[in-house]
Amino acid sequence: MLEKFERYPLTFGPTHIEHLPRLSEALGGKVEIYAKRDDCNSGLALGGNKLRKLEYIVPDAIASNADTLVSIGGVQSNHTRMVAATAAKIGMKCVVVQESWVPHEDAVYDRVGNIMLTRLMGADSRIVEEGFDIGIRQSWEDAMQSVRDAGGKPYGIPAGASVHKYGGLGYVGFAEEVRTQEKELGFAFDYIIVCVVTGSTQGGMIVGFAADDRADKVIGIDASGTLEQTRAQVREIVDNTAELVELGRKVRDDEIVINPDYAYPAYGVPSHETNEAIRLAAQTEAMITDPVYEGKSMQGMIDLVRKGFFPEDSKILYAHLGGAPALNGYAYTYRNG
Ligand code: 5PA
Repeated sequence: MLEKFERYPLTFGPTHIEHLPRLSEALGGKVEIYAKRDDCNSGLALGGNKLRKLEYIVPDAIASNADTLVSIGGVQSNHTRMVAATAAKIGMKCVVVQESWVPHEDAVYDRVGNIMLTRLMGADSRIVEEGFDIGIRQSWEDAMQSVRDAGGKPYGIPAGASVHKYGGLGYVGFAEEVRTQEKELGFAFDYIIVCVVTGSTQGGMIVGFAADDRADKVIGIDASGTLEQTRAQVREIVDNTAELVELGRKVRDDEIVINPDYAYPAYGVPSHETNEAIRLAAQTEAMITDPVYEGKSMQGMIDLVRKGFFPEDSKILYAHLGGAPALNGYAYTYRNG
């Protein structure tokens, strides 16, 4: 589906699919859980889902003759870390706006983890006092203007690289990769679990899996807490991406599955159940998930397994999208494990 698009390699290649027998057993042993390790996809600054998206965006950035990548996220954004990494790797400058998306207080929240790595890679990281919003932001427009005012040429990448015209392509590639790996494994996955916030990870997967009519088996676990906005953004990305890759049909609304039950109490704030899920994955499989994104999708998967949502013998693929550096910003929460 992606042959006609240029791709600038930022990742190692196809990501590993790992069986998680101890987690499966701890949840009753009636379903088999696997993880696709997009968290280990690259040598660039600890990797993660954004690099799959950025591989299809970088050729356009280079062709535009820009000299500065400009993007946006929260203080502990993984995405801005990945944009800073990409800029360093391709030899561009980088400006990232870091809004105060998370009502979380920790003495070192704005100095460790993602933001520290972002600064270390030379990005100009600008903290702005604005609340959570996945849409296009004035602060991002202002940052682009500031680059122009200084005589530079900015290339804008929106939050999570999601509403960029090529933002959905990377995760169409994920679906194609899974299909190839299923042939090698000798079975197909019944469900795919994925965290959703700005939408292009799940949106790309939906289009990719619509090609073999199983988009509705991609269960998005919302971590935004703003379901309507996230759903609308996924819809928009799905439509745009389906057209780009010439899927040949419109994706139906019932093929976009987003579960809102685990985003509480707020974006970026883990619940007691999120923390328990993070501990369980760490203690059974040494698989590290974070309190903002993957801990919530882990919580959702665990709860759905316990509730019997998945038929017996289902094979479930948990898409691990990265994000562990943010744990450092929550050091007090996990001080005793
Ligand atoms: C993020 C996003 P989407 O934004 O594509 O829906 O992906 C959600 C997601 N897991 C899932 C991890 C580890 C993520 O980092 N992160 C954002 C960021 O600024 O880091 C875009 C919000």
